[in-house]
Amino acid sequence: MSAPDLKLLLAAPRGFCAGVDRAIQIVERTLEKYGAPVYVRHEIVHNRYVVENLEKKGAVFVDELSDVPKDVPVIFSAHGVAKAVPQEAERRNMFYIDATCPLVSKVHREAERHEKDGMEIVLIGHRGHPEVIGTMGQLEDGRISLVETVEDAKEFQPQNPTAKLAYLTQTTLSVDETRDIVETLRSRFPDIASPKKEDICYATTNRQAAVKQLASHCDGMLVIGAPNSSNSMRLVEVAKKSGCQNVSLVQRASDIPWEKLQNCKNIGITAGASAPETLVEEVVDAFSAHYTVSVEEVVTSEEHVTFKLPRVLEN
Ligand code: 10G
Ligand code: SF4
Repeated sequence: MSAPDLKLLLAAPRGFCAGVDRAIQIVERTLEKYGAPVYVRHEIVHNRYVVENLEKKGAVFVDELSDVPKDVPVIFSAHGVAKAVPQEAERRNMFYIDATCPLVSKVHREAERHEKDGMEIVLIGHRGHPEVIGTMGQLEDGRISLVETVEDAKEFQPQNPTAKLAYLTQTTLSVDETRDIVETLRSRFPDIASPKKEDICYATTNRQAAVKQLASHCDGMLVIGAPNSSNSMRLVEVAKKSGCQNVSLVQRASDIPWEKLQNCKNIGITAGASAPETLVEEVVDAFSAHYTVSVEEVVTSEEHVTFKLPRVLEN
């Protein structure tokens, strides 16, 4: 008996963004140039497969600078760090390389500029996420107010009622939810200043748009990514809100929920910005072992963004 037919619809764009690609290259080049071990503060990006591969090459992942021995290079993750982190590294004479995505650094500079202009800053984001800790840590404690939800936006009270307000956002938020939060803030504070160019980055925006396009045509959807990956979790939510009720986050093929997908004739697949294409291939191969699979890529936009490496790693 031949295997049942299954159509796999691959969202495009999906997977690695330019900031993730650059951050991984930074770790690899640092290992090549300075030799192992190279220390990395926090997971370079939120993906176990990426982290484990780099560990095999000699990277050591730690939570804090105090876990880094003397005289080895240390890299800061793509999510960005509070100002106190490079300051501590300098105080301890450490050799550090910053793999913060340039689009996160852009938000950091905006925070500084608003503070210089005497504005009060609202950050829209998720409490406890490393990017939010890094962005809030660009200024002194208490200078930036965090708003996570529409409810928070309804209740937010400026610290100084006469100061002009500005908002910033985490780069990996849901585009639609953020729009609702911003509208709520704007209805209460019509003069609130917005970023010159959206803080939610091109990669987040494009991956969500691709999922929206796909979701209502799919009996089931898989998002390849990690539970601590903000942008991947947002893809799961967007898929559900866009009309697919059978959506699962999988880290790799061994997580595929076979029972949940057994009645599906077509399955949409996407991958978060930190999930390598190898894992997409692994998932497609796993389906091919159970079904007669046809694969179609559904392209909603093309990406040509690349970022330069830090000067110290240029040849
Ligand atoms: O989506 P988050 O921020 O959790 O990170 P990630 O490592 O899963 O994906 C790459 C995105 C960043 C480095 C944050 S700008
Ligand atoms: Fe940069 Fe966006 Fe990728 Fe974050 S998700 S690393 S901001 S390109």
